[in-house]
Amino acid sequence: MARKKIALIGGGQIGGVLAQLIAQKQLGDVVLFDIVEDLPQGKTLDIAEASRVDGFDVSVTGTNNYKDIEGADFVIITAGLPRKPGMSRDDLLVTNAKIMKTVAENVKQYAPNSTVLVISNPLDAMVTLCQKVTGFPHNRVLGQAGVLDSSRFATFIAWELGVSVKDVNAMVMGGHGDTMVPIVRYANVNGIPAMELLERKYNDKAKAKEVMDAMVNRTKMAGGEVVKLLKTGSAFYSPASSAIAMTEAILFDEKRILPTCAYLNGEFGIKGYYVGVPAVLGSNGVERVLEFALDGEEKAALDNSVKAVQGLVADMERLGF
Ligand code: A3D
Repeated sequence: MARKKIALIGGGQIGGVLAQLIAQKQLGDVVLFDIVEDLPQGKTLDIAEASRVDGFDVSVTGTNNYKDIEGADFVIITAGLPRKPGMSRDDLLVTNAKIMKTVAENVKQYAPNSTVLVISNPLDAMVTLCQKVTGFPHNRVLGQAGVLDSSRFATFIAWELGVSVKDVNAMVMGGHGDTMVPIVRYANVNGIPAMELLERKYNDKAKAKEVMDAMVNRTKMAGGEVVKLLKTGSAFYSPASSAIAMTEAILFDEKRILPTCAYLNGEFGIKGYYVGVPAVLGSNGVERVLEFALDGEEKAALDNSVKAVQGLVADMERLGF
């Protein structure tokens, strides 16, 4: 079987880590595209020169010419500006929508059969625009946000309970913004409800709730916490790892259930929008959205998050995108 061709559009912080991870895991041949001259060529040369040490044998090349992504099976888009301290993801809308439009036109032209994973912010709006411009079926255009937000939530729970993060399951739904919805009810440690373990730890229900609320808030603000520390950009190691988990699920037809920014057609009472929900990822991209019953509070929080996404999409349309 021929190796897969994976095009990375955007050779900045996330794009560079993606290229390295894909090479190390030998997921396919990498073409890293950026508009900045020499940057993708430099990064990929550096990565390729580690191939002997790391023991990988795939091609990793950089380019400023879209023609080089021709025939790509899988495309990951990180092109666009990241946040600076004090900025919200939504502040990036106009700049990144212009970039996404050009990127998506080229993906449509050169990689018409690809599955496209978007990471650029504001995420839900950028996925929406990417699908609109490419005209690809909704199952082949998806976004990464929930895998990262959920990993952040799980990490905080593991730290708090003093258990291995490998045994923590926690999911965040909704749009990738301050309104995201960590699902506390189903957060668990190897099946044991995280809330119950917290209540036992503190022997106090109110205190346990207070601690969980703090973790939920930290999860919602986790991107900003990193931005504030880095000062020059936003998180890039964890977003890249999260996108790789989704890429592997699709390339290897794993049918993994990952929180995905997916197009909804009535699921969870939402129609016609891209929002973060649990989905089955396999060789057909987003193969299925897994619906489950939300309680009143969760549904209200999800509806509130969807409203924020709808607002962003409406702003984008008003701006002519
Ligand atoms: P950065 O290191 O600035 O890389 C972005 C790259 O895009 C730069 O190398 C630019 O030269 C390039 N670029 C700009 N315009 C174009 C264009 N027209 N065509 C192709 N490339 C272009 O940012 P980053 O890698 O840290 O972040 C990339 C994006 O991901 C930003 O929008 C972030 O906000 C977003 N992000 C999303 C998440 C999610 O979980 C959704 C997490 C972290 C960052």
